Amino acid sequence: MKLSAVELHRAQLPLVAPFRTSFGTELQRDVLLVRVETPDAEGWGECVAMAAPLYSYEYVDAAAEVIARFLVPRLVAVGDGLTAGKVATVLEPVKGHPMAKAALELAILDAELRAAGRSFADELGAVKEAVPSGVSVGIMDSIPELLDAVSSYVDQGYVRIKLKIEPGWDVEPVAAVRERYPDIPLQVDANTAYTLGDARQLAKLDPFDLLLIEQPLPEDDLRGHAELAKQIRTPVCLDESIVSARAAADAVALGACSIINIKAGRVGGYLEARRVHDVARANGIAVWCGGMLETGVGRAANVALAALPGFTLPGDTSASDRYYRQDITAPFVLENGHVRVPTGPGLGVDVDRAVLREITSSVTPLDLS
Ligand code: SMG
Ligand code: MG
Repeated sequence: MKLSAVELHRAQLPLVAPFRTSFGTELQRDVLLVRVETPDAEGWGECVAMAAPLYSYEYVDAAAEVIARFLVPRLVAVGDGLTAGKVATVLEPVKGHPMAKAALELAILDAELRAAGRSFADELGAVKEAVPSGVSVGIMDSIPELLDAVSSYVDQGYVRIKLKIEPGWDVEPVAAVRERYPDIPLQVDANTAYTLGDARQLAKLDPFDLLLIEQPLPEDDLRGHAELAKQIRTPVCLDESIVSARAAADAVALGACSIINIKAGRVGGYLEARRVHDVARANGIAVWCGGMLETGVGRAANVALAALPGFTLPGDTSASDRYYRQDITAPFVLENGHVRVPTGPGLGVDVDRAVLREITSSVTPLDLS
């Protein structure tokens, strides 16, 4: 399969409400989409890097640059023999930039599967027709404001609530939500905001019967997480630390986590994400699908991934209207707390070019010569 065209689409998509985390307020998605053409089909991929390097070191401008300057030329050099399965190996000499690599691999996989008439879900090994939907709730200015947001999500049918926490916004919001909803599956995400010295504070979350605490400590502190896991009762889940299937195996061997959040962008693509799932499953570690505020393109892929058998916990795979008033694909909707896994060829969703055009800031065709 030869690449006949590659375009980078940049678009600005405002969130329906501000989403605050321990690392900042992200008012709108600075969307980067990769569109590829092959002789048989087109394909789309979404890059989940944020506008600024605050979740991880990647950011959108750098991703666009590395794709155009270093990644696409390597894929073009492969010529007719290119397949989605080869992308990660061909790009391996370029260090880092997993989100940029994942976007390209996804676009090529989408094109390949569309040409073959196969769905992304079937290709990955999905075993469910719909996946349970959790929702991630940002840090708020007050507890009443948080309770309003949570109750609106509960009323919509979300089956699991995740609260963003940081020092100064942890025990009190968790206690308030737990008091209002004694039985709802509840978890927290600290996005690396604590240190091992905070273990006693984090142990105060023990009475609230949380499903897990996600990434309390810095990304490179696996030993700290292993130590923390001995000092608190809430199961430790890793997000930022799990950058590959090998990192997952290391974390599990060290006892740094008992649950893993899988995000394809963070590990360099959906094929590596499946390997993380496989490693976890072989070790009896539960996984769930994380989210990066994706448009319908990335959401379609996430929902298919979340339908693999090892995804035994609800993911941050919310409905499109939790994020955007108008998505660039047909919206994913909540049905009984679940979103449906697309079944059509490739990602199974189509980009609405008219909607995309309205929010597009630039389209850059790459020179493939
Ligand atoms: O896509 O629903 C979503 C967001 C889920 O909380 C979420 N993601 O660390 O897990 C995480 C964050 C990272 C992105 S925040 C901009
Ligand atoms: Mg997280």
